[in-house]
Amino acid sequence: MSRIALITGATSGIGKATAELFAGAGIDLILCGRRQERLDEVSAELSSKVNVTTLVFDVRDKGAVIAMIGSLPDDWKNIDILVNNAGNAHGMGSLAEGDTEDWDAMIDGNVKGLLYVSKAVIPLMLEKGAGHIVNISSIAGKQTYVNGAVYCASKAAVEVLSEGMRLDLTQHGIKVTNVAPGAVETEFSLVRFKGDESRAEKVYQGFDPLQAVDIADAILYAVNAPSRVTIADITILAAAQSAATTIHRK
Ligand code: NDP
Ligand code: 8X3
Repeated sequence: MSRIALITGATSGIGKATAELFAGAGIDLILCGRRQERLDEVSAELSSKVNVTTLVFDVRDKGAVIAMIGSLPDDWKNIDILVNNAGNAHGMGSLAEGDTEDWDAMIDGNVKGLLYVSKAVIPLMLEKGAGHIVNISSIAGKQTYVNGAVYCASKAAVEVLSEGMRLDLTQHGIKVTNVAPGAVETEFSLVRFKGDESRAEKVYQGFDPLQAVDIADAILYAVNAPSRVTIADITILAAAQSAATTIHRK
């Protein structure tokens, strides 16, 4: 019987690449995001391989998260894998200069959104006594960097929540994997810098950055590990990257 994965942030970057690799592995997909058109495109691309359904919601909207996941037909509620991937950085600057709306977007999306989605899915996994949650953290959750305090704090929270989930859920047959990527070339920097393409491009110049598929590969590896194995924590850096903001550029 094929497995079912719910992936948040499946419209772009790491989430979309994960959907593509999962489809190649025969895993049915519940694809989530705010951009319906993008979800429709990914769904059209993958539905020749596996069963695909889509849910449009903002992870910050607790009511919508609970209602949309609750509205899934019973067959789709049999979720085996949850990939908590939705998230972004918004802005970059000191705490004195920071925009509180950016802070809200990061804390509400990256931390509370992940919690709301988990709250909606964990009971479904508990009911069947099995499941696997993959939380997408960041090297920024392990190393704080200048002008990134709030984003780093949000990802440090993800690290702690992965540990807390593992403590809660292992006894119920639910695995938890924390994945901490370094610099991945996605729409991440375009979002962080509010559509400033030249600033976003500079983030990935002068070295060979990670690609979304590199992270998706690791996620697929974790969910395909034998039942006796939990891949607890994976950190993936670009080969030219030795720490969060130490990148050896040509
Ligand atoms: P992208 O900007 O390409 O993708 C972000 C995804 O998250 C989109 O699908 C977006 O969908 C979704 N998303 C963002 N905010 C919300 C929200 N409030 N509600 C619902 N969905 C939301 O970036 P990445 O693929 O790089 O980012 C994916 C994850 O990886 C994030 O958690 C990020 O922090 C993490 N990460 C990224 C790194 C990088 O260098 N790129 C490194 C380390 C971690 P939509 O806009 O359609 O809602
Ligand atoms: C995204 C990568 O280290 O630039 O989490 O913040 S980083």
